[in-house]
Amino acid sequence: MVSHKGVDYTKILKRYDVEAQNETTPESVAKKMLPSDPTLKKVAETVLYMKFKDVGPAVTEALKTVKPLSVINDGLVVGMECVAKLYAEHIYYLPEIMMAAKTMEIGIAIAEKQIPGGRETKGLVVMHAAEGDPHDIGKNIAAVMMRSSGYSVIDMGKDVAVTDVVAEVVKSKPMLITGTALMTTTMTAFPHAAEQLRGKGINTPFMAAGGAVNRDFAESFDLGIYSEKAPQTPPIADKIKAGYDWRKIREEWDNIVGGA
Ligand code: B12
Repeated sequence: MVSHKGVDYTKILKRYDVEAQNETTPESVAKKMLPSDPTLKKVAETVLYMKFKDVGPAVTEALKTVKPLSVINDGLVVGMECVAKLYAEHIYYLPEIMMAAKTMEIGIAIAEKQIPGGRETKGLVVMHAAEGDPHDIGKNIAAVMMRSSGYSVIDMGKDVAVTDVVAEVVKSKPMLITGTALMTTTMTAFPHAAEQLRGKGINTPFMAAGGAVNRDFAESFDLGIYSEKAPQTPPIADKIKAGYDWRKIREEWDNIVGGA
């Protein structure tokens, strides 16, 4: 007969990290990650707790004292970072993520309206999320930043077929193309698209971004350049406008994104 005498169960539980998992709650993550500014904290909380009816009033209130880009980056995005942490810890699951993402989208739409636009455009950018990839929140934030920095954006949306990206670039001749991939299964769409563009004699820089890609990958194919965070895109675009090609952007990348 098997004897359990002498087995220390607390050690077994520790080994499988059950205790650690149980300690993580939305409240504990909030305590560690939410901004200290009470107005921004309130905004971030609406995303963290998926309060899509409260996000409008919270963002509108914040916009009275905080700049729209800061409401997005230091409020809404921080709330989503908490959600991503809870998802990674198996505290939140897909339904929570979808509701949090929806809440964030409502907030971004309100804040975006307060960003001054309509000035003379610095250039045209074609943005998309990779074929097969439904993750578009980071792209949407980068698009807001590009518009607020004076660029025109054709936002092709998410899960955009490589052939459609190539056709749009041929048609609208942008100064920069951006692609977002959060899934390792979709990021190969970028070299595929870039190769087709090169075949047509197009040399427009192709920015690969999103959690699935890194600088090594982005620079592993012709035309490819990298951006790690949405705020890095406008300074890179400014250099392209100043005449830098994709090779020069790679050489100067550290200096260009320095503070961004
Ligand atoms: C929200 C989310 C979703 C939402 C997406 C909603 C939406 N409209 O985007 C929904 C629920 C739809 C979803 C679905 C799925 N998801 Co999901 N999802 C996430 C989650 C939790 C957060 C992503 C997010 O929006 N973060 C907030 C934004 C602000 O951050 P970000 O995108 O990283 O953007 C920053 C940078 O990357 C960068 N950036 C991003 N894009 C761009 C673009 C430009 C131009 C620039 C310059 C910068 C830039 O700037 C931003 C910050 O400044 C991540 C986990 C994670 N840790 O990332 C998983 C994650 C991306 N999902 C994952 C998976 C697997 C899935 C599913 C396949 C799950 C499933 N089993 O069904 C499905 C997809 C099914 C399908 N094929 O259709 C995996 C991907 C794993 C991998 N490496 O391949 C992740 C990493 C979770 C995990 N750890 O397993 N998901």
